[in-house]
Amino acid sequence: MRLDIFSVGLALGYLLGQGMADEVDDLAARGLENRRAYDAEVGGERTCTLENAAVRKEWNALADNEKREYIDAVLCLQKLEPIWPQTEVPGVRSRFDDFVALHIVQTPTVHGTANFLGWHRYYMWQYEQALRNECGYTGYQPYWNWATYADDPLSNPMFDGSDLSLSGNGAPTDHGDVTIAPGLVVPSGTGGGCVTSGPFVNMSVNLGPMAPIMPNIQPNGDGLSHNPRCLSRDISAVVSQSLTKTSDIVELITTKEDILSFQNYMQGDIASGFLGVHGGGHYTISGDPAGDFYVSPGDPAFYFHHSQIDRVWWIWQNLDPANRLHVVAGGTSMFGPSTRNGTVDDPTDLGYLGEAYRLGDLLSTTDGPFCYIYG
Ligand SMILES: *[C@@H]1O[C@H](CO)[C@@H](O)[C@H](O)[C@H]1NC(C)=O
Ligand SMILES: *[C@@H]1O[C@H](CO)[C@@H](O)[C@H](O)[C@H]1NC(C)=O
Ligand SMILES: [Cu+2]
Repeated sequence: MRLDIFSVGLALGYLLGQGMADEVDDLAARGLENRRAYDAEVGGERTCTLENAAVRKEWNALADNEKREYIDAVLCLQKLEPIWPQTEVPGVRSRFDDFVALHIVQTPTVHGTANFLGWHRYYMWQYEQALRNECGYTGYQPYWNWATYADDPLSNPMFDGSDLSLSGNGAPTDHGDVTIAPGLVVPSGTGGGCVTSGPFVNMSVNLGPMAPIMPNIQPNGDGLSHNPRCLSRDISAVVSQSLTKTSDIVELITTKEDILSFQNYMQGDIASGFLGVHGGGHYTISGDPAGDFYVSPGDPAFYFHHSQIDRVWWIWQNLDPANRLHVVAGGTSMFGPSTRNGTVDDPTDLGYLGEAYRLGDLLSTTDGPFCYIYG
């Protein structure tokens, strides 16, 4: 593999920040090189380039003061007034909750669908914008490389419960096995109760549950009424060991050639008991609301998981931009066969949280509203 100076710089930055680069980082560097060649070939005037784009980093590559600033911005978002009227969503109490509400409402039309990746890219970007524009954060949304600590996710400093973590595991509770879907049960982890330390120890989860998987958590109607409770987690090494190792990510990126195979393998097939890296990250955290398909963004760790989902897609796109940068495939509803397939011309509507963009304008991280890459 040939490495240019930029990739070497990225890899070096990663090495310094994290101790080691993995095979996915190598694919990311190769993708960037491809992408640079592709952009040059396409030509034209670009305002956003690979050189001036913002760089989203792995959480553990951030300096302590950068972590502090990020955490403070999330706590700030949790204190700002919502823009979504309570006449429509009675449970919203903050700008943070606006994002949870949107995910609850739109879940059936943005998962297992043609817009799954593009919608989440746009949604995550609006969250990052809110942190920056409304809470003074000067960095970008960090990602969680699941693989680095897939053997033992609780050893990730991100979940060590310190002031510079995203809080840790939930308190040990005597709950049973966790039923993700009928016939898909994972053994109880060592937590399950409220998180006991770290920045989000006092956080109020206001919306949901809607589709809880923990035996000790009950659903609450449409999930939109006010139901304040603690943030709980049941971090699972069983899930990360089986689904989010480096080899799992590499297989996804290197063996799926078309967008439909890629996104299907990424999201797994619950009916056959395979969760893919997408379900893998969600159910590694588990608990309430992280394990709830609808309410999962109510755990601040959601945005780290979905940044990594977005990064894996970005890497896959960059490895063959000509064929992968402008394509979507799949239906328009998570339930049953779709009455129609999605297209690049479909509007991607975030309601109160952002203007509608054509799906086709949300497929490149350096076009449309976006200007970022992953480092
Ligand atoms: C949580 O609340 C307790 C009691 O009010 C307070 O002492 C503590 O500092 C708070 N912790 C955080 C991280 O906000
Ligand atoms: C959606 O696309 C798939 C694959 O191209 C095709 O088999 C299917 O018939 C399409 N569904 C509809 C409703 O058009
Ligand atoms: Cu989602």
